[in-house]
Parts: sequence; C-alpha cells; structure tokens
Amino acid sequence: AFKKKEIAKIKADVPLKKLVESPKFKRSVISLRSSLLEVGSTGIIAEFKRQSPSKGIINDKATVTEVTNGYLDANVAAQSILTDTSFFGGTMADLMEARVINNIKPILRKDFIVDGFQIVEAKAIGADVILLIASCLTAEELKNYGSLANDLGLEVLYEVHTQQDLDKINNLDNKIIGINNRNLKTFEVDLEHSIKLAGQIPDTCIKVSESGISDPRIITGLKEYGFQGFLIGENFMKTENPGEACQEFIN
Ligand code: IGP
Repeated sequence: AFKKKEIAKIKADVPLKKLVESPKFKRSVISLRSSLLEVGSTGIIAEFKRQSPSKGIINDKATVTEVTNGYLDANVAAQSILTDTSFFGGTMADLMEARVINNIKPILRKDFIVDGFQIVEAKAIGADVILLIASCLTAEELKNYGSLANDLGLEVLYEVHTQQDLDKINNLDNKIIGINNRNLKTFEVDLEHSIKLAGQIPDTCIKVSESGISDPRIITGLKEYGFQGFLIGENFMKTENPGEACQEFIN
C-alpha cells in the first residue's frame, strides 16, 4: 500500500510539490458518503459531460457554471465532472470552475485514473471523490490507489461492471461501489447489471447505479434493491438546460 513514506516521496517530486502547495490541496473535503446518507437526499450525482465515445457531442453549449448552478438548485447529492479530454472533452479547468461556485456538495473527478499522480492532482484541483474503475486496474492498484486517496482525505467511488470486477476489490466493507450499467467496451447499457450485482455487495457499502438512468421511475425501482446513489449524465446534458432538466427530473 501507499504509506506515508510513499506520499512523502510523491510530495518531493517537483511538479507534485506545486500541487501539494496549492491552497485547494489543504481544504477539507465534502463527504459523498454523508451526502448520500443524509435523510431526504435525492441521491442524484449529476454529471457534466460534453461528449462521449458512444454518443459523440452531447452538449457543447452549456457552461460548467450554469449547469452547476442548475444542479445545485435541483438539490443534487453530488456533482460528477469529466476531466478526461481525449474521450469526453472534459478538462481539469471544468472541475475547478464548478468548485468556485459549489462549496456545499461533493465533486467527483470522473476520469481514468491509472497513476497516483492523478489522485494528488484531484485533491489539488478541488475534487472530493475519485473514480477507480476495476476493469482498468489490477487488484493491487485498486488497493494502493484507494489507500492513497484515503490518506489524502479523498473518498473513492469503485466502479464495477461484472462479478470479476467486484472480486478484484479487497475488503468491500464500507466502500462506495458504483455499478456501471454501460459496458465500457461495447457501450451497451443494461440496468440489469445493477440489479444482478446489488445482491453481491455487503450492506455496509453504499451502492450507486451508474449510466442509462433516463426516468425517475428507474430510481424508485433501484431503491428497492438498496441503491442510494444514481449517477446521471446524458439524460440531463442532452437538453438545452441540463440544470432545469435535473430539477424537473427530481420534482
Ligand atoms: C453517466 P449516463 O448514461 O447517465 O450519461 O452515464 C456516467 O455513469 C458515465 O458517464 C460513466 C463514465 C464512467 C464515463 C460511468 N462510468 C467511466 C467515463 C468513465
């Protein structure tokens, strides 16, 4: 595991040193776990996503600021911001822009994390939560990156799509587990993935269902399987006013 010594080593790196000294690095994070568990929480993690490999351009007009304001007015439990540029057209600047106006709800850095550097970076740009995708990482990496994030005070959303993904996560207890209904290779979306895997996840975990949620009735159904979080992007972003779409969805 990444222990204090490794973190100290990382901190000694020149580019990282700058990150670690940035004012946001020291801020205390806002807990996704607490937000999802709050009485009356909408459970919605609303995503800012301009484009995707499966859909192409989804929305290239709406600004981060206006969407963030709209999502906050809708009383979302959290925000997700794509910072991956090559596939999703997102940037770290997008997350920083959202953080300027969002100081109340957790922000998830949505990216393909394959290096500890990105985790330190996530903290420095103002993220509260990072995504670790089980299919992209080994069991050991999941463990090491998970503890690095926790050591930095960040929470982790562990993303799984299959039972094999779930098996890679060491000691599931108390973790936040996201079940992606979309297969990242074929882009096929099937809510059955959430339903099938829900029973394999201990009750101490927070269960989040991700992708393809296009109707509030789906949430009602998923709640019966113990889901407390619902990650929604396209359904809001495909409209002209994603914030308003989110408000209508919730009411
Ligand atoms: C949102 P949707 O279908 O509501 O737009 O999905 C989110 O789940 C999706 O963007 C996502 C994702 C990812 C993107 C889930 N896991 C991993 C990039 C990388």
